[in-house]
Amino acid sequence: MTLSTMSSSLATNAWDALWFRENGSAYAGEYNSIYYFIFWASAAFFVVLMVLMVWFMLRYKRRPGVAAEVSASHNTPLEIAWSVIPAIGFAIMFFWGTWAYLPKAVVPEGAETINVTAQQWQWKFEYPNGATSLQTEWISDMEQPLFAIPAGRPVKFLLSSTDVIHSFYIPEFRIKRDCFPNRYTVCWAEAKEPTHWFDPADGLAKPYDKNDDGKFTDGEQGYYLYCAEYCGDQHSQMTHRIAVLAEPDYQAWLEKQNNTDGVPLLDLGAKLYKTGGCAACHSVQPGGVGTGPSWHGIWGTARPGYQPLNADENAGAVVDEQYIRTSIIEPQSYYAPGFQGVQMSQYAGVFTDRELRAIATYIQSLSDDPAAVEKAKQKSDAEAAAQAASDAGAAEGAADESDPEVPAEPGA
Ligand code: HEC
Ligand SMILES: [Cu+2]
Repeated sequence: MTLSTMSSSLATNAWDALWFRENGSAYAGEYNSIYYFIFWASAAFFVVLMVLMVWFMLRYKRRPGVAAEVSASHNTPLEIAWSVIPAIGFAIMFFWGTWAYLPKAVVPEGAETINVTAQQWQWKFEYPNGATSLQTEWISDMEQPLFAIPAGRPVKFLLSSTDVIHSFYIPEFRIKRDCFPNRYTVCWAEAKEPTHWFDPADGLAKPYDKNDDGKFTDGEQGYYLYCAEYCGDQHSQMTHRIAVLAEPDYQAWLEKQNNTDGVPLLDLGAKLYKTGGCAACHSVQPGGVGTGPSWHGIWGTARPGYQPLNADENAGAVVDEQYIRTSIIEPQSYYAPGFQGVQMSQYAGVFTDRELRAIATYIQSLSDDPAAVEKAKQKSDAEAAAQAASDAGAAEGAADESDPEVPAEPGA
C-alpha cells in the first residue's frame, strides 16, 4: 500500500467531515449511516409537520359569521397512514440500531487486550507484555504518553479507574464508555489503517505524512483519546494520541516500551514521572503544589509517620530511596507536611525495582543541594557505564579499553 492510497482511504468527504470525525474503526461507517437515517427522517417529518401546521392555521382561521365545527370527523385511511408510516420508520431505527450495536458490544475472539486505567488526570495503557508507553509528547498543556495500537485486528479495551468515574472517548472510533473504580467495563475497536510507523533509530512511533510530499505534517496525525466525564479540574487535559501501527511496527514498538534497561536512571525517572501518571498531581517546580506535594527540594527532608510500628521506634523518616519506595508502594505510611490525611493511591507492583530506583534518583536530582544533585548524576552515570561495560563484555569478550582518563588537550 502506498502512502497516497492510504491517505485517500483515510480522507473523509466534506459532507461527512461536517458531521463526523474520520472513520477510524471498522464499524464507524455504519454508525454514520444510522445517524444520517435518523437525522434525515427527523428532518423530513419536521418539515412536513411545520408546513401542515402553518397551512392549517391559515386555512382554518376563525372567520366572522362562520360557525366553528364541533369536532373533526373520522378519517380511517388518514389515521392508518399516520400510524403505520412512522411505526415503520421507528422499527427501522430499532432493528438497524440493534444489529449495528450488538457486534460492537461483543468483543471478537482473539482481540489484543489492553488494560486501560483512568486516573485523575491521565490515561494509562498496559499491554499484554506488561509494557506501558514510554513515548510522550506535549499535548493539551501536558507531557502525555502516546498509545500505539495495531492496525487491522480487533483491540479490546478493558477499562477501570483508580479514583472517580471517567469516560473513555475516542471520537474517530465511535467509542464512549464510562470507567469505574472497582469494576471493569469493556469496549473494542479495529483500526483500519496505520497512522504512524516505527522508527528503529530512536524507538519512536512517528506520524505518516498525510500530504505525501516527503514531509511530516504538523503532528495532527493519529486519533485522540479524551475523557468525556467531568472528573476534576484538569479533566480537559486527559488527552492522549492514539497511534495506529502496522503489525510488525506495533510489535517492535511494544518491545521497545518494555525494555527500559538501556535508559539511564535519571532519564528513566523523568520519563516515569510523566508516563506513570505522577505529573498529574506532583510538580517538579519549586513550590508548585498540586494534589500532591512538589518533588522539588524534598530529598533529605524529614517526614512524620502515621503509626509507629512499636512504641520505641520513632515513626518519622527522611526522604531517601527507602522513603520514596515506601511512599509509592505503601503511601499510607508517612505524610508530607500539609498533606496529613490526604492519601495517594497505592502503586504496589506497578514498578520494577530499577524503576523505583530511577524515580528516587530523579527526585534526588531535584534537590536544592548541589551535592545531592551531583550524587544523583553520578549514580545514574555509573549505572549506565556498568551496564554498557557488561553489554560490551558480553558482545566481544573483555575489550582492552585505553586509559579511562580523558586524554589531555593537544597543544598548550
Ligand atoms: C492523584 C494524585 C497523585 C498521583 C497521581 C500521584 N501522587 Fe504521589 N502523592 C500524592 C499526595 C496527595 C501525596 C501526599 C500524601 C502523603 O504524603 O501521604 C503524595 C506523596 C508522594 C510522595 C512523598 C512526597 C513527600 O514530599 O513526602 C512521593 C515520593 C510520591 N507521592 C510519589 C509518587 C509517584 C512516583 C507517583 C507516580 C507513579 C505519584 N506519586 C502519583 C498524590 C498523588
Ligand atoms: Cu477523567
